[in-house]
Amino acid sequence: MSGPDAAVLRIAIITSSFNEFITKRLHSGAVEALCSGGVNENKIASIWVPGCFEIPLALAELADHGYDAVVCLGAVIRGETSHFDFVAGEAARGIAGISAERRLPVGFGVITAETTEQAMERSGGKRGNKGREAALAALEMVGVVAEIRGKR
Ligand code: INI
Repeated sequence: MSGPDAAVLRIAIITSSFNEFITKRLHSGAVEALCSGGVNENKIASIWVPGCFEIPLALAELADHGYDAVVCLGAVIRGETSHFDFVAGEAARGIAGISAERRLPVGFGVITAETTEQAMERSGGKRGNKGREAALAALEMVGVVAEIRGKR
């Protein structure tokens, strides 16, 4: 991260408990990435919500609490239900909208997968860990936003 010192940052991680066997892996990946990036572990707050649909509300609440960035994590697995499309779509739309409206750096680590196997691959398997990637993106955006604001 360029710009602000990572050790002073306050970061929140919102994680969906639905498909917890996957989301715990995303959460670990995010915490590890933040700590390797210089964030102090005791400045990371972890908030758990029931499902991805509930992430936007928690994010909107956190936007008022002085966090420098938030990492949003969840796993939506298609399975047999069309519920998938509503949950995944609303989570993505809600998160993107709040991030832009509140000018808050947010890492998007909500996996959408056809199968459990695909979700495993993306949460620390052969396709990496999307929690880690989302955390790194959030940290990078803290630097980008600071740079833009510094240039004003
Ligand atoms: N929530 C998820 O996080 N992932 C899913 O795959 C999922 N599916 O498939 O249903 C899911 N549903 C729960 C939803 O997010 C809400 O918690 C629920 O509808 C209560 O509001």
